[in-house]
Amino acid sequence: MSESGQAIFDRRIESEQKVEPKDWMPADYRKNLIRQMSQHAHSEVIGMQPEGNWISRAPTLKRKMVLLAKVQDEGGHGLYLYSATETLNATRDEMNEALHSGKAKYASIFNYPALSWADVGAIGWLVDGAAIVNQISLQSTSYGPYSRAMIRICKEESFHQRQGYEMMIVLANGTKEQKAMAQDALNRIWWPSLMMFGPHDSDSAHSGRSMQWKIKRRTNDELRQSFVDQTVPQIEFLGLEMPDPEIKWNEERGHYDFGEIDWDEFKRVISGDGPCNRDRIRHHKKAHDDGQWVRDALVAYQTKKSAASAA
Ligand code: FAQ
Repeated sequence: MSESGQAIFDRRIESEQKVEPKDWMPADYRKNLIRQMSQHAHSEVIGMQPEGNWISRAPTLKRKMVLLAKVQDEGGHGLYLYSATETLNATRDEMNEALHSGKAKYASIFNYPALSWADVGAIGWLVDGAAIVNQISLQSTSYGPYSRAMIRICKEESFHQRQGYEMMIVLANGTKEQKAMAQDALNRIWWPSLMMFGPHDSDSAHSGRSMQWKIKRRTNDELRQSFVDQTVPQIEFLGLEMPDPEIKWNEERGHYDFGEIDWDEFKRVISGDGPCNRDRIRHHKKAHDDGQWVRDALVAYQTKKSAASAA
């Protein structure tokens, strides 16, 4: 008797082999992957908006070139991830519809405004920094196309993090006003960055199954702790004040302690009521509608080409 699809799938997961698009997989594994991967793709694309607003106001040509390239990279990450999700039989139209209707989420951090030029530095340093901590672990996720997209994305994300930190070094060592801008950006962006890792493990609806299926490789709280541990020495190096008075080295745990996230704020923001949720979706819908002629032209060209080759 031949082995069942389930048995082959279980063995693949157990032995760290990748699951590929044509392999049999449990319906819930596919559904959970579509949820996480499409939300990840939406985060990359919606995430272009806060920094994108600053491209025309970058203070020098060099900063403008770097920011332009960085924002374009994020759009590219969205495309790799949408393509990887399409291998699971989810269409771009379905994914966009879920984003526009509010059914699909995207990272809560992008519902906060980028108020000053220092925010652009802090986003690169903290938001890309938090994204990398998570994405490094996702390089070994069990679904092949997702894992391969992550390997490529991480390479680009590390450049993003470094350009942001370099901006913060310049500001923190600049005039009194520049240092104050850097501090203000750190204070505002710190907590939303910690929220990027999601609820505590005890409140995380999907972690159990996702860890079992090796879609996720480290839990929300483990990843958040790694981010805090790597970032606190960077704050010290900048000579900035800690954004949380409870940050303190814990000798016994071998980690930094830190304060509690405002979970009410987190819930409000992920359910559509953050400072910029409505603007972000309105902007995305407009860009999508404005691009309709390009999609129409592609279909018209394809139809014409098929008709010509059939004749
Ligand atoms: N924001 O059961 P869990 C980037 C939702 S990329 C919004 O713990 P899970 C690059 C969650 O979806 C950043 N929603 O969920 C860049 C679920 O709701 P659902 C994006 C959140 O999936 C930088 C519910 O709460 N990275 O930044 C958030 O096991 C700069 C229950 O939560 C990824 O997407 C949140 N923060 O763990 C771009 C990485 N947290 O779906 C531009 C891949 C939780 O049932 C500029 N994703 N929720 O309606 C993951 O690793 C996971 O999906 C987590 C959440 C860790 C985000």
